[in-house]
Amino acid sequence: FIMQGSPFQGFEFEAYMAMKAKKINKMLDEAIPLRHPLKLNEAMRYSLLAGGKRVRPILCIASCELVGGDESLAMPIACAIEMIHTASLIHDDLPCMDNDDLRRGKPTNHKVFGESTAFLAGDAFPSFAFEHIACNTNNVSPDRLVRIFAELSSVIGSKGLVAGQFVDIESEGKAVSLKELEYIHVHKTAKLLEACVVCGVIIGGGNDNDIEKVRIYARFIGLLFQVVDDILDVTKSSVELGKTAGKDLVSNKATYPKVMGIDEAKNFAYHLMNQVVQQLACFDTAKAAPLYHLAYCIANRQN
Ligand code: GRG
Repeated sequence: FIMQGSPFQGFEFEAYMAMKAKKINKMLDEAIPLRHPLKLNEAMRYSLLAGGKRVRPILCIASCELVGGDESLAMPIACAIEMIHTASLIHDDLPCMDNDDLRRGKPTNHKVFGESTAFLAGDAFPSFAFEHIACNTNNVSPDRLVRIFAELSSVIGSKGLVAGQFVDIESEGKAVSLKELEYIHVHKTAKLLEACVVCGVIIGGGNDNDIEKVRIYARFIGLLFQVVDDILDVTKSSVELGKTAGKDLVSNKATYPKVMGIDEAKNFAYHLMNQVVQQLACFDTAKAAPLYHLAYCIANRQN
């Protein structure tokens, strides 16, 4: 995707990301002290502070700023969302799920603390996240807070993350249609991204039209994230293995290139990026720049 001629050109995106991530990391560090029971809190801190990109909390803060809200207003929600994301990663890595040994370049939670502790650390995060928002948000109308709680809770459970993970696991080894594939990605990835921007706009004081625009934006970047991931899996493994068949073709998981072919998958990614630009067109260009660049980064990443 070429940036030339884009109204969002010239924005110092890397500096913006680094500055926001630093503040988020500090707030996350302070949010979970090493209290009793020590091992449980150590396990929670281990995964929470393991150095993720912080895309979700930054999306939340950028959306709050998009509609004129201050960063500090969105910070508790941004941190809460990163806690929920972390919980889903801990559970996803467990032996009964993906059974992974490494996450964010470090041994997975259950490898370090044992399976039962990892389970419980993951269990503790979502409720802690809601408590964190409730106890750290001041001077916001109850109406807006209730909308945020409704939005966030609905994307976690059996209508969101859990549903996506369930269908993904059930579909392993089976032929998966494009519709089913989209269901999995929308629920596992896009819905939480959607909650980030919607909650950011609500806390920032945005109106229903703003909420609708960012909601659609997030659906597109969620799908974009997954399509690009799948394309990279094919191209990366082609280079690594020195042959045309990629990793996804030997694993039994559904991917976009497998379902629609690599060229069509690339066209789809291009179409999604165009849709993103359209959703941001009605906002102030300077304020929308971080959201544009986040999408651009997702579309252009190389690993
Ligand atoms: C306990 C809330 C909860 C849910 C349980 C296990 C499960 C249900 C859901 C799994 C969902 C899952 C693993 C989705 C994948 C999401 C995804 C795209 C992860 C990678 O995100 P990045 O690249 O990672 O932002 P970093 O490490 O940078 O944060």
